[in-house]
Amino acid sequence: MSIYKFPDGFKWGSATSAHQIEGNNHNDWSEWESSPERIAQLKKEGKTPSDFISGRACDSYNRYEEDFDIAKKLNQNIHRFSIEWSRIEPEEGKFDFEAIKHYQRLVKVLRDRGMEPMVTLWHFTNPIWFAEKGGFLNKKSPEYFTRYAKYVVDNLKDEVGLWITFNEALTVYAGYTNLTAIWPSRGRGILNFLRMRRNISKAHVLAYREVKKIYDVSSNSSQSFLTSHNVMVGITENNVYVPDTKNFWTILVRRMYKRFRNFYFFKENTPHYDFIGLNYYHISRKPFFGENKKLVSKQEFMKEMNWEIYPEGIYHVLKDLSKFKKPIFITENGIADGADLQREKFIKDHLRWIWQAIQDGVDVRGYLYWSLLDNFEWHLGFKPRFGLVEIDYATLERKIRPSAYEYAKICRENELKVESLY
Ligand code: IFM
Repeated sequence: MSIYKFPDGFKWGSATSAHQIEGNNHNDWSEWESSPERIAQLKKEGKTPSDFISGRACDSYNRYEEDFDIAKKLNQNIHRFSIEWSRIEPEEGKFDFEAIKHYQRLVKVLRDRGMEPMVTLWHFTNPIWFAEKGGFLNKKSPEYFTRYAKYVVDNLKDEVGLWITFNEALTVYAGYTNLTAIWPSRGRGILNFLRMRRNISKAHVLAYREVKKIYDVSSNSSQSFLTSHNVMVGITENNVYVPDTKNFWTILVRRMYKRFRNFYFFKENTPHYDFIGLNYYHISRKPFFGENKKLVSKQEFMKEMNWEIYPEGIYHVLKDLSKFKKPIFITENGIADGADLQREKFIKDHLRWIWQAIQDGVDVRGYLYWSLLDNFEWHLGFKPRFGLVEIDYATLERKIRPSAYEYAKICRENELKVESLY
């Protein structure tokens, strides 16, 4: 038996996002998913359109207490969720106080159950009015986003100390909306892709400064334990592992790709984030990196997503990111596995490598499994099942999967125990 002990105070939890679980959102994605063009496309591909419309999703907007009871039962002490901008600011400049009250209640329910809230301000969806202005292609988008961010933080500042501005915006989102345009797009092409990345980076920096100011002011006037010094504002990016090769040209391409994809934001904006949120899922074995057959043997596949699983990759990605000298939270790592045959091993294998990275000096503060619940997986609909908890979409019944209990033991003990696999 091998025991891998995690540092004291290490955070254990899971993550979700608003549009994927709440249900009945009205935003640019909900418009797109039920548009005649999208429905026609799905029918042409022989798919059932309702499987690709988020609809009531997991109905977590109403059932969040039940969901957080489950997370507590699974010994989690942190939970990441996102706020739906279109609920907070359904019309330009008009903020819905009822909507913010909902999220205040949600944060309280988490705190009452001993879980620290980690709040994402933006996770792929936009209010209709914002999308109609071009979304993040609009050069005023940093101001629009920051106005919304300030409103949210102002109203939750006493209870939330971990903020994420954007989720995977510069990689997955900018790519899917501008390059492949398989997501709701406001303009295709490389120039739009670059413009969007620039605007989102600016939006982050502006919001970062404003959020910190809110805590500077409030720490002089309120009793809250949260101040601009202990509140952390970060950004979450998706990094893939690109394996080593021995060929000069592929090493060069690989370096450029990593710089452009994995490091772009972190390098440019070092003073403007307090932590890095890392979402890691798989290895990327594109032909232009060289086939790498000899260097990295083929691993298992995550069939529901067609991703190649490579747990050791998280170690290398963490080591790479550690050069930015900021604390790192694993804000997502998980497997779509409805049958629950691979999940326990997936989690344990990745934790083993995260532990190794910590031993080798990387400042990792927590691990949040994606996802607490099965949910709406964007253009892939409801089929991929990432949840620790299975959702029956007909009855909305929640059922904890066996692997979730295995993860719960790790969360409780703050250590991973494995029969000598390694
Ligand atoms: O479901 C998504 C999530 O919204 C962002 N990160 C990757 C997950 C799995 O694809």
